[in-house]
Amino acid sequence: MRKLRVAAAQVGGIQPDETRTEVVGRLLDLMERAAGAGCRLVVFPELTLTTFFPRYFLEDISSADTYFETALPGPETRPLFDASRRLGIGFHLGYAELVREGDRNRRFNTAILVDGGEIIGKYRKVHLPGHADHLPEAPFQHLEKRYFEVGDLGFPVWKAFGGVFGMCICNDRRWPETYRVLGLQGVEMIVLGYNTPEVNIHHREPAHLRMFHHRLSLQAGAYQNATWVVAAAKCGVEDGSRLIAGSAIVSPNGEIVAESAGEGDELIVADCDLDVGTDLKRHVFDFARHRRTEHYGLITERTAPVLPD
Ligand code: CDT
Repeated sequence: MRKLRVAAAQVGGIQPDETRTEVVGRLLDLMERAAGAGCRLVVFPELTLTTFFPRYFLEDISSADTYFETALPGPETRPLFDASRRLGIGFHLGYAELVREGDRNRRFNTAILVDGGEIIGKYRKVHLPGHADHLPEAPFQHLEKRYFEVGDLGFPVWKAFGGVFGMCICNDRRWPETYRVLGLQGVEMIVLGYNTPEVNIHHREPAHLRMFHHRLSLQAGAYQNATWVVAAAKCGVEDGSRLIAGSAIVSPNGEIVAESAGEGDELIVADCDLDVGTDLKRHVFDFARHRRTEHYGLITERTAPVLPD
């Protein structure tokens, strides 16, 4: 038994006029509660530090740079790192990353894994949803393809917290490739954050299916790769737009063992035995014995379907 007590820290809506210091204050409160509950790790959402700004169209993308971090820790975010060290709790945090490379600015939708106040892992979102150009007819925008580059770090794993950890971000959770690439590195816990608008402007799905697809993705990914999945929402109403809640901790059997109840700041906690997936990995999902890579070539050769003649 390798027990790890983990929290998903759901964060309610962040309004455009909320300062970083105010947001960090809310996160510190959640982190302190998680540490008080004996958690070794707390998972915060995607783009935790600001409102979900890809809903706004700005002609010049550099006008959105106020939503980005050029350094972590920075002056306003340092208290999170100090608290991690002081309280002996690690954290996962999603944020908008601005990197200066030569004379070029690069922007990513990024998440970090922190332990002992130090960054031990970084992931940049690969599956960017939405669009790059203004859609004047849409009720709001989803401009991740405008503001961010596709992540360039792949899907690494890290030995941390007594197990093997991977990260992904929001839309990544809907793609089986995300989990399988992590599964092929022996992942035991995948941590992720999300901002999922209750309305998908490209594809109208009833509200109940929005939550069903969210859970289905987490549960299938967890089971088929025999891994824990810890997912934290930024949710509730932000500047008039609603984001779904449903933060969840899912076991390697695909069962939801903890789930949020409301749409505000909320902590959910579970005792996760990192050995729960070991038996599944030895039998049903013994990749070495059962995978048939000679039949999987299309997965990397082809991006979109090609229909038969
Ligand atoms: N943030 C993010 O990735 N959200 C997407 C919804 C996109 S709707 C155009 C998600 O998969 O939840």
